[in-house]
Amino acid sequence: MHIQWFPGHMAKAKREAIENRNMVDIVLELVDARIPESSRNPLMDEIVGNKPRLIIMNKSDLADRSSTDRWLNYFSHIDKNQQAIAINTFSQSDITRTKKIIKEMMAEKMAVRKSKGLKPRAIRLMVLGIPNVGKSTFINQMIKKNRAKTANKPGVTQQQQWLKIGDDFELLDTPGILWHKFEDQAVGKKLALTGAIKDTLFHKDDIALHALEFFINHYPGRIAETYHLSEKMDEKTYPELLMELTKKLNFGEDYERASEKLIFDIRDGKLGTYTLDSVPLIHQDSRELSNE
Ligand SMILES: Nc1nc2c(ncn2[C@@H]2O[C@H](COP(=O)(O)OP(=O)(O)OP(=O)(O)O)[C@@H](O)[C@H]2O)c(=O)[nH]1
Ligand SMILES: [Mg+2]
Repeated sequence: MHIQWFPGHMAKAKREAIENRNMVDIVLELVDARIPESSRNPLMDEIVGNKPRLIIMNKSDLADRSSTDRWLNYFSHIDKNQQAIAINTFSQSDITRTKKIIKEMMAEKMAVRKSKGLKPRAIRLMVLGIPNVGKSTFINQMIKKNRAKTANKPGVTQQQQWLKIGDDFELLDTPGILWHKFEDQAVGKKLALTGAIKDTLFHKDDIALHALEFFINHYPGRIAETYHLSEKMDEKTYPELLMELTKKLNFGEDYERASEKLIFDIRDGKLGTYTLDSVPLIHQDSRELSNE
């Protein structure tokens, strides 16, 4: 099954984001810390242009901490004009840290205004990212008010909206944007597993099998521990494992129900923290070289 999701409201959101970029000081690109690469929209460079950009690795409470550190290093290495930070939107100290970085990024521009005798003004921020990455929640936390609608499903925000509280920041909430085609279907599967794709657009068992494979290869023991499955997992195929899980959950033959449970448990962090994307090796090497 081919996963794909680029409805009209996303194409419109992309156009509007390009129209708005001249109005904003900094683009905040929210990515999912569990899939720092797969959740980066390849259209983003076209949308953001030369605007200063802060990459915010959100939901870092659900991600593998050591991977997050490596990804932060990677992001700061690939482009000197962009900064990166990892946050859990619900942590007040992370929000404070984010505001501090944004103010630092704006310090020079604000100093120029001051030297010209202009009054300080609010910093204008456009928040962009894939669906369900936490854009609206992040904005609510920044302004300390529940003004933007949020929910744990993709496609909640359908129209852009400016939100402002206090004198410091004005934030533009935007609908989550994906792209026309996932060149690599593994990207589509990771987006589906983490909740960026509407649940009706993929087969749950497909994604569950992918998840089983990933966890067994990268975090051995977690599936067996969480669901009390037999230790001899390497001797079984992934479909056999899915059936074993279905039985263990007392779902009879209903492997689709078991698939759904596995997906939701993984999304909720019940199998622990995890990062599905690994840092590209070529960049690790060049970082080592540049550190010498
Ligand atoms: N664990 C965790 N959950 C988060 C975090 N930030 C947001 N969420 C949750 O992610 C879900 C989606 O949040 P939204 O703010 O609606 O996401 P959005 O990016 O605005 O989504 P669209 O409007 O559909 O594009 C909600 O259930 C939030 O509670 C975070 O840092 N950690
Ligand atoms: Mg939203």
